[in-house]
Amino acid sequence: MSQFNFEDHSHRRYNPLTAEWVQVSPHRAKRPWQGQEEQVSEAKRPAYDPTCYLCPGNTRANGEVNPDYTGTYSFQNDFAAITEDVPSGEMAEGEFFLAKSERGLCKVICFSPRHDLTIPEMEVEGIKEVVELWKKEYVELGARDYVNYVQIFENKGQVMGCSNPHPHGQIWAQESIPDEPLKKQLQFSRYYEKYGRTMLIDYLHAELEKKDRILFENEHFVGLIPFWAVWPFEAMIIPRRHISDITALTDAETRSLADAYKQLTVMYDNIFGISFPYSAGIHQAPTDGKEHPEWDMHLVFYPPLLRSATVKKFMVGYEMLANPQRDITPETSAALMRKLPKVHYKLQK
Ligand code: H2U
Repeated sequence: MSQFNFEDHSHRRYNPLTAEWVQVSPHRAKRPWQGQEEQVSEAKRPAYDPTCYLCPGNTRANGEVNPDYTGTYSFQNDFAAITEDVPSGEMAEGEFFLAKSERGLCKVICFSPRHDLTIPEMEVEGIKEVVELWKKEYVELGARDYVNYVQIFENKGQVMGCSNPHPHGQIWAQESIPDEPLKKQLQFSRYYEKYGRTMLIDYLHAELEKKDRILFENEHFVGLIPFWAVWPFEAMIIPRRHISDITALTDAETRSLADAYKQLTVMYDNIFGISFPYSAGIHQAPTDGKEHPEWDMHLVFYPPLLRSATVKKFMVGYEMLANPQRDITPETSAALMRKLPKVHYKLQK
């Protein structure tokens, strides 16, 4: 039998941020481009759509009219999943019936008045305005005494259940710290207690030394595919210095984050020459009034596509029953993405 190596043989990788494992099966993906490479024709959208509920001046489902905004715009979600007017209540019957009321609020944030743009097609200055809005919302929502966590995220593309192509994201602010950030908080705290340093910055330094999974770097941020990535093109954007939450970003760092967001999403769109779907968001310190020196804010991107514009990875079977699994290694995905043109495919001659 040949000697074990990570490029050829089945193995498991550990995610120290969540204490979970991923099964990697690289022998099944020696040639990731074997599958179809069908192009999807994308309808050109107008800059303004009179039927879009996010365009400036249009009426939303609840009858409210959007202002004639020229930059970013946020409003309370008309169909909020978590609301503020919930009476407090609890069920605690032995080991089996635990439930608790949850208060919070949900907002929608429009990235641009232009219906036809997406983040990778926006100017860095415009994306910087989006980051500024994230900061403002994080501060305002987090300041409510009952709000302990503010989840900022973006769902892009129909395949992710996004209801409208107008560039937008969402924010859910709530009483509890939800599971994903809570898992990280636990792991970050353990690491911080043990080493007196933050886990993510140490991890970033280790990745910068290895270089295999780095996608791009700018002055203040690094884009990479994590060692333990589950989705074929999963990625993270990590700050070079310890920053617990986005309010600590300097003006130059805010611009750099906007630049990194653009660089990564241009790469994404260029993989298959389509507007690349994903769910993405920020994980950062809770707003529970406590100090969080263990937290390093970062962005995570979970795109579902596998090997073409239409062939997506399914999280089914073994993944539902046992562990997430991937074929193409994170190193192969990173190498492939690094080779892509830096210019968005729509602007390539
Ligand atoms: P998604 O595209 O990720 O579904 O986000 C759009 C949100 O916009 C969605 O949560 C809200 C939906 O509830 N919405 C409004 O708040 N007002 C409307 O008029 C339509 C949709």
